[in-house]
Amino acid sequence: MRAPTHDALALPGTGQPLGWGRIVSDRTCPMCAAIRRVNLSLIPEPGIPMPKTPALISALLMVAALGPAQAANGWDESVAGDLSNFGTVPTAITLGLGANLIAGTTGRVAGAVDRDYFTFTLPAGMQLESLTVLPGSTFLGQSELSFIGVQAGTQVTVSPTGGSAAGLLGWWHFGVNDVGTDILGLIGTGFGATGFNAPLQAGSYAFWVQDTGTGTAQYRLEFGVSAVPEPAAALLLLAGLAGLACQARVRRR
Ligand SMILES: [Ca+2]
Repeated sequence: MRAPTHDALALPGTGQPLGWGRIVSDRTCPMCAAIRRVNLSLIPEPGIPMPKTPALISALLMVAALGPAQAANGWDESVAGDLSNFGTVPTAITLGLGANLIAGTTGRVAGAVDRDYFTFTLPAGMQLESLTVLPGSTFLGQSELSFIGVQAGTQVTVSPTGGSAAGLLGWWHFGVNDVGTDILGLIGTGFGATGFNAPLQAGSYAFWVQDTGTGTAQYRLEFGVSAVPEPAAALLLLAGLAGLACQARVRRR
């Protein structure tokens, strides 16, 4: 992170000064692949007007979208406690934009299976883009596979011992070969479930994780949430950023 400095912003494509911004980070320009300093705020400067042009607005929105990811939400059982064992009363969690860690343990101890159920709601404009199995996950039994399922809504009403996936949106068995892999699309292909194509759109979802092997399995899952791009707005924003980045490049030469 670069120490905050100030730099002039120019109207993309024209060089017309717009104002002054506080520069807080380096980002990669998507147009020219160079590292560019970007501004996250504009500060009015005497003598330099700040017209509310579409270019300025789009540029600001774009750099804001490229800003630092929000603090992780999610759930870590080692910190927050055991997730619910009951699908009809899953633990409610919050996911934010970016990477959300959900970590816990499952398995069979003294004959009892520790199942983990949690639910979250993605507001309009957000989508679950990925679900990645992180290093540190361990698996039990001969198959060395754990189970993950998802049902639409705020509950898992499908029986964990019923032997049918009917009612689930999707499910998957994940194991050591999935570490480092995004399995969201695979979950959408689980046999007998409704099925879905990633990403999962805004709405409420209830997830269910379990390993019925004897012992304790650790799971570490990264839920990747992104903003749903609006085609017209995305083009406008990209144009704004490209203008900013290229003006900055020219200025430094
Ligand atoms: Ca647990």
